[in-house]
Amino acid sequence: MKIGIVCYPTFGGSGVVATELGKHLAQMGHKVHFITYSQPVRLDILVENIYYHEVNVQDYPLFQYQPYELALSSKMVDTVLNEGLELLHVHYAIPHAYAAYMAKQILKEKGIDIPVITTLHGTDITLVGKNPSYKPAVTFSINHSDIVTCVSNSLKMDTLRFFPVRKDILVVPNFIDVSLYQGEVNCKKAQLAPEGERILTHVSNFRKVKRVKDVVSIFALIHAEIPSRLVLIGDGPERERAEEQAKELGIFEQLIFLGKTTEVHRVLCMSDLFLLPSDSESFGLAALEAMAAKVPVLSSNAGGLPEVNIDGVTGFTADVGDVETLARKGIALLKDEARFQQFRMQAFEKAKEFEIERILPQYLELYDRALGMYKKPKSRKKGAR
Ligand code: GMT
Repeated sequence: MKIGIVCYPTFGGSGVVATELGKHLAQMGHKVHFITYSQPVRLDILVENIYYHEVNVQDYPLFQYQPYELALSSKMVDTVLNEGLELLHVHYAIPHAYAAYMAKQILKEKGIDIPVITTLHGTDITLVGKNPSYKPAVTFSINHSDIVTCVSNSLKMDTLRFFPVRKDILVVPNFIDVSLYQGEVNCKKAQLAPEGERILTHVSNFRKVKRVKDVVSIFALIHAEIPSRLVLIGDGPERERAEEQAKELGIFEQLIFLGKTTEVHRVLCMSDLFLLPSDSESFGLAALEAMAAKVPVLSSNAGGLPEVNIDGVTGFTADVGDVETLARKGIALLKDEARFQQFRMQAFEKAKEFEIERILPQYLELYDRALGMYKKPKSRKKGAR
């Protein structure tokens, strides 16, 4: 198949999922064309069957806001025509599903019917999408996609609750290549913490929804009982506030900010606990990555998190903002080595349920279904009944 993937090229979960999906499809022999505004962070482009098409937005002084979706639609049209793409799979509704609808209509005028699959990822529904400034366009683009998927049951419920959607929404959970998190050769804890200290880790885009202040609070409570460090990966608007909070609590020295590193797997390999106390989280890919590295998770029970992090099995969940419960349970777990090791294995076993080999066939089946929607019926031979 010749597949066009549209995504955000950043560290965000939707971009990571789209990139990993494309890489695995390419390994299977499909031709995968990424269409986005810069090279996706986890994508090597000099690889067989991978192609990258950059969307260029003209910077024209008349525009206060540059019309990205126009440039994206045009790029999709050109790529479909030049490369003979058979389907478009867009990740994150805003503006990708909307731009794909436009591209589809333009191509129709040229006699080309191209199926569009839209995958909803979370904030495109729960945070940004339901804002009145976007809601009509998001509803329209969902209803006009040929196939719509979302990454958890929780996100499906949210979509149906917030939008008047006529389309059937299929749940295809996020996935992980578990092998990437195994057999790390350079896993020396001493690189991050003195001997005897535990390592707690948080990975995110440091937006408000991640409640980084709760991450610091949970860590402060655990650190008061157990010598430990907090490793923070990623960057975003809440980072400075987290630094201030840590200074106020007198634990700043225990924090290690690594920024937007691509070596998350190396840090996870040294980690004892992973913290994700988000306000809302459609799935929590970062938690799944931790579990694949055998790191138990302390998370909120918001959105799709309980579908990934099973309370009392792979880690612990608590109501949003309940930092005391998570800290208390985390401390107890770290103090009970046998139980801690059991949780590590249980986290790993749960992560294997989301192994890419299990999930990828679900997308392939949907691609087949989408292509079937536009297959022209074979013309009957003269005289045939
Ligand atoms: O806010 C983020 O975490 C980024 C965002 C994105 O779209 O890149 O993540 C969303 O999609 C991920 C991949 O499907 C999910 O694992 C995250 O839970 C989801 N984030 C939220 O719902 C807040």
